[in-house]
Amino acid sequence: MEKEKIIIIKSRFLAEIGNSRNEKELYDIKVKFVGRNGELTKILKNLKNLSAVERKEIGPLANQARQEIEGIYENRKKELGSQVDWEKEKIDVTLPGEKISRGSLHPITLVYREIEKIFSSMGFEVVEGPELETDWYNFTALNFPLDHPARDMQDTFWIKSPKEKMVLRTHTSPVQVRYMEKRKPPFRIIVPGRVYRNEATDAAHEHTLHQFEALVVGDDINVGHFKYIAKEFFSAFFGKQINIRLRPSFFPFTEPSFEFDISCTVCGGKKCPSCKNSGWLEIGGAGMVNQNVFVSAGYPRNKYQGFAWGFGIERLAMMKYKIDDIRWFESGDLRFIKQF
Ligand code: FA5
Repeated sequence: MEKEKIIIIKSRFLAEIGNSRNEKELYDIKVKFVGRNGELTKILKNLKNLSAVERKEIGPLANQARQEIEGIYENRKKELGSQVDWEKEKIDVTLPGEKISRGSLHPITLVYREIEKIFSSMGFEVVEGPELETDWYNFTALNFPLDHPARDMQDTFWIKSPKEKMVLRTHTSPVQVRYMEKRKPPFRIIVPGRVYRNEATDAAHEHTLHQFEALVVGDDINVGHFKYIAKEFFSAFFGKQINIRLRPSFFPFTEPSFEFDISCTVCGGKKCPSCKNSGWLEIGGAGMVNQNVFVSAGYPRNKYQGFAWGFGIERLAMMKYKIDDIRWFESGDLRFIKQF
């Protein structure tokens, strides 16, 4: 009698558990059979009322059935746990997708690329140099005598170093000598790069900025070549005819030296508020390479001639995109960056 009951309990348990859909249902079924008042528990509790012979037969059967039920319960629990709840996972394909916001290039990168494109089309090589520079390349090799007041023109950040005096380069000009040490003329290069100045910032001045150097050297390069290349470049960059004006100036590494201006990109030279009614916009410094610089690079004196120029990329970007304050560039402000 008890033996048949155990067999029936087992098969009913199996049938019910097979239909369970979640852990709550599963647990209730378990309690129904092996809980404190469960059907199998009752048989186990009743063992003491059976004869010794029956107890010997039914006892192990009931205990084995209990173990089997526990085992089946655990397996089913795992099974249900790994099942996907399709109600919860339902995807509404009619919902609009989430918009992925795309980044954009920084205006300095845009200007870099434009400069490199125009100069590459004129046969120039693009060259780079280190931002942490020796005193020699940044100043001495460029004909700044030691302790000469001309060094004050480019107030800078000095770095303590055990061997040589090191400096965060103040301009891209040191790459002139670095390049010439390795190459012989004729050549034409541009050097875009980041430079540093120890200065109080304002709408027109930054401590971290970008410059762009050009250097053309050969047997008979003259100021006329400079004016032609500058005119070609600025006309291509601004997409309109640009004129160049030179004014006398001083740099230790050029002789003669000049500041150069371009005709106002807004009024074309007719005078307007953008050019402070002068018709011209200041761009940067330039000149014919000083023979002392050629000598620093290991060239013989008076064998070659060349021109060099350098100007601030931020200033150029400000003109192109009509940006009113140089401090926007390094601000990391997304409202600014996202406009490009
Ligand atoms: C120089 O740095 C020279 N190396 C340029 C040069 C190269 C002359 C080759 C001759 C031959 P200067 O210190 O004037 O020169 O700087 C050149 C340009 O860098 C400036 O016209 C300006 O556009 C930019 N610039 C310099 N300092 C700052 C600053 N603190 N913030 C923003 N732009 C600056």
